[in-house]
Amino acid sequence: MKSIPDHEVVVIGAGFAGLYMLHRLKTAGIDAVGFERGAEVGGVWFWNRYPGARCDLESLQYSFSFDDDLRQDWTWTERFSPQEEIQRYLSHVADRFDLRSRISFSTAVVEAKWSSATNSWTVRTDSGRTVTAHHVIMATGALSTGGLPPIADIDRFEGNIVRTATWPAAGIDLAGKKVGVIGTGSSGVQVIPLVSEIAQELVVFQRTPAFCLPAKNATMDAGRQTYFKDNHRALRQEARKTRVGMLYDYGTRSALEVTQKELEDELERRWQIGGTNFMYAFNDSSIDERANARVADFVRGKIRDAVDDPHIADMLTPRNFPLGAKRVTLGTNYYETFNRSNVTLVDITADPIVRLTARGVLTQTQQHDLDIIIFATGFDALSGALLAMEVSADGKSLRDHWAQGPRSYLGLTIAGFPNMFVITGPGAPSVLGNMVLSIEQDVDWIAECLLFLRERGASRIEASTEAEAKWCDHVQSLAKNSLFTKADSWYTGANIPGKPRQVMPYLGGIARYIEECREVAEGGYLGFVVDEKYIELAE
Ligand code: NA7
Repeated sequence: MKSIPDHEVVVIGAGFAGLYMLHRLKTAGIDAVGFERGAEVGGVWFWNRYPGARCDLESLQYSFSFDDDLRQDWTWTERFSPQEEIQRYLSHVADRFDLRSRISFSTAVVEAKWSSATNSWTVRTDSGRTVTAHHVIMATGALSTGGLPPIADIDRFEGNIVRTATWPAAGIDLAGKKVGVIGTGSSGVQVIPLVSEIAQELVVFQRTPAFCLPAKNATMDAGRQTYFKDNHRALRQEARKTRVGMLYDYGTRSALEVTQKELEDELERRWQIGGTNFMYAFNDSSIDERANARVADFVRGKIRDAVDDPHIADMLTPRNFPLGAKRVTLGTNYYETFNRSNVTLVDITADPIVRLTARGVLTQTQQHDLDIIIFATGFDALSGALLAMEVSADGKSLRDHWAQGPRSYLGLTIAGFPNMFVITGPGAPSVLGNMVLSIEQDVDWIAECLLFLRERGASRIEASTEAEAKWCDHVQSLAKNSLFTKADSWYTGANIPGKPRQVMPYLGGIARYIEECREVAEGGYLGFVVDEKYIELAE
């Protein structure tokens, strides 16, 4: 028997994605409520408030474009905004568009169950509350789920343990303390220099050295901000036509065609400007291993220059994987930090951590006494947040459907899970580009889809098994010979023991992805079953 659900839509998560989704639905006159695990809006920016947390994309581009007045009124103060400013921005967005009243905060969704008998989702929260809705939209984030890594005897440690990803709001007093940091990815690279300035001693436990580019963060250039405000629509349109959704200075030459001097001059120029624009100096370094190696060698030279002790420089130098195959990090004085007399680097690949003890970290060769251990060990990326909930449809669980790795159609929908959408899910470009631009694209696509259903009087849409299979093949064929397969990274699930290995994001680039999504929608939702009717895929 079909009953009337409580709401048309439930949106799970209130970060960039959930907030814009709720706003878009509101303006479309679609009734929606939101659930958010955090006590405030912000998602990843609410939780990751460790010292040094900041965006590694330029804030003028890593921000919403959907509202002209918001764009004009909001002023960013730094080139790469700190967490606190992004959090304030999202809080402003929630207030400005009156979104808070629709969101239940401090409420985690633990289960979402679709029933074809009632044609609705039942969403259960950790407080035991349930609501029903026609549609569920997962705005649960790509880097939002994770815990402590499986290191033995973590609970034996008598000092303080803290994760960068759940840093306490009240902060932590590091002054005069012996502090250990485990992990040297983006978060570790940001937190380590700041901890070294406060702590009495800092011991960095490094499993894999990171490629770290200089952020060269600075106070916002007023002229550039004005330029972005004056031209924001055109600039965002232009960004949508790029591979990563960012306006970079995309080099058009091959790194293999230039002389060593030309290569170094161009890379040096970009190194001095700072930021990830460095990665786009040549048109083939992200696809050709030899081209990549030339650029990577330049960065290795920079590490040698920055670090006084050649042995430590050597330990900090990434080898064995291409530049960018693990996410490049942006830092401020990261390598220089290892010149400080209160900083020790421990290579835990050579000298693995055996376990924690009451007093600190025991590696195979040494006990390191510590007061505080900071875990900057990352996330169960892309699929983790969805699998952390019990998601099922007519008794079939998402965990089973994804047992061999995440499957989706367009990264937006999943076969067998009707009326469910994922914003920037696995199979979409997501983390490989400007997330805010991708979020706006996905949210707009989902909202248009819901309006299409409403216009048709249709109540159910579902990706077909055939369309999902074709999309997964497409995603994997793009990934197959890519440089991403040549590293153990969270892009491939390699950071989580037991997680199936596959390159999860779509590598065709944002411009092409937007086109693919547009064609599907304009064709009347090709590859979907709308109510009982299958819309043939285009050849
Ligand atoms: P990342 O980039 O996944 O980095 C995690 C780091 O922690 C990385 O150096 C890992 O080494 C290390 N790690 C993970 N597990 C362990 C264990 N068990 N023992 C020792 N070291 C470990 O996470 P971040 O939070 O830094 O950044 C994630 C994204 O958030 C970032 O890209 C931005 O987009 C924002 P590994 O390399 O796996 O050997």
